[in-house]
Amino acid sequence: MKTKAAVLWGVNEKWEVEEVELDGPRAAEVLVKLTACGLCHSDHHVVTGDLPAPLPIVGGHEGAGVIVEVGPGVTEVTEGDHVVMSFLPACGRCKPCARGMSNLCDLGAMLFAGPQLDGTYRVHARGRDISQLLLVGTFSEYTVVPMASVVKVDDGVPLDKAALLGCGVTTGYGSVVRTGQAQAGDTVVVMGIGGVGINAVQGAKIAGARSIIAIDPVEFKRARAPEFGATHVAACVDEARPLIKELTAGEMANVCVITTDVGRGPYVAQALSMVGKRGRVVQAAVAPATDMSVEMSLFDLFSFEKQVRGCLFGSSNPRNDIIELLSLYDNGQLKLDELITREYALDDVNEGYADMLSGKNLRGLIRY
Ligand code: CXF
Ligand code: ZN
Repeated sequence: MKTKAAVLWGVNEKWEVEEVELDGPRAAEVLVKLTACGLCHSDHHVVTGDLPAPLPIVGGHEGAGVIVEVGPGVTEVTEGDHVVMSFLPACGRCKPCARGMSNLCDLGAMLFAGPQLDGTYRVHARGRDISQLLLVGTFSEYTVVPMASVVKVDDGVPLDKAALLGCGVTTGYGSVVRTGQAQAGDTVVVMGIGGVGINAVQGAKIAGARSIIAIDPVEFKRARAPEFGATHVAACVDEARPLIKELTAGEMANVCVITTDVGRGPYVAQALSMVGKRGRVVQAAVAPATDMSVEMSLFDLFSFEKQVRGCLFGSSNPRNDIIELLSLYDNGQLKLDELITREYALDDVNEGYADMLSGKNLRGLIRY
């Protein structure tokens, strides 16, 4: 079939919205008609080359929609089912999945491989095979994805809002609650209030944190953060540090999550300087793949048992956590509607990213 998709043909080029050929679903795959997809910063990391994805590629990895066809051997879902994409597949059978670490599912080894799990491509254009970002490529009206990359949700779930659970919300919430293991009464610091950071703030609130300090140089982000649970805001780390000291009577924070636009080596030292004894620094921001430099005080690490933890998809188990987050939304404890600052048509995807880069959006959304 033909469908419209946004394709990146070269590093630092624009997304090209064009008609592509989409093959039907093969074994263990499903064809999904997307309702909406979120504009996550990681798609832009592919544009800059910080995330080394195989080009040409259909972008997008946050999305939700309705299954219109299933391939042979698909048992868990069927035509008409409403699904949220999980940017990481979760097969449920491999060792990491069985141990409750589905974000590290063995199928994720194919993450930046290019073709689908069987080694062939579903999308073609201009006489070339086209990759699908993180196996899902949601910048497309229709997409074919592995059964392992969808999570079935109730028919009543608003799919436009649920689309954000495919990455940003689940990553941000999980970065504090799962990776950072924040507890009631804790002090939590969030460095960078974008589509992930704002949900780290929500996670800290839901976890019962006493103080939640949101750091961002953009005034609009600082203005919005309290709505999602921030108790204090600061424009930079130097402004936040004395505030945290005062709020904790010198003990400093329990958790500091790094959710900046790009992960940079010096940020780790800054984050470590804001946590106290056995404090956890959570590295959730995507950093350039080739960057090997990290600044941190090893003295700080051993003398106060401070920890630095990596965070992929918020250490979440998407089949459990996406459903759990939807029930928090239902209960009024998790905000989704308020996250969507602006909506775009697929044709305007480049405008959406320009807005994200100039700090205008918490989350931009493409509605199909
Ligand atoms: C990223 C994490 C690294 C792989 C691509 C997606 N997370 C969220 O956007
Ligand atoms: Zn993302």
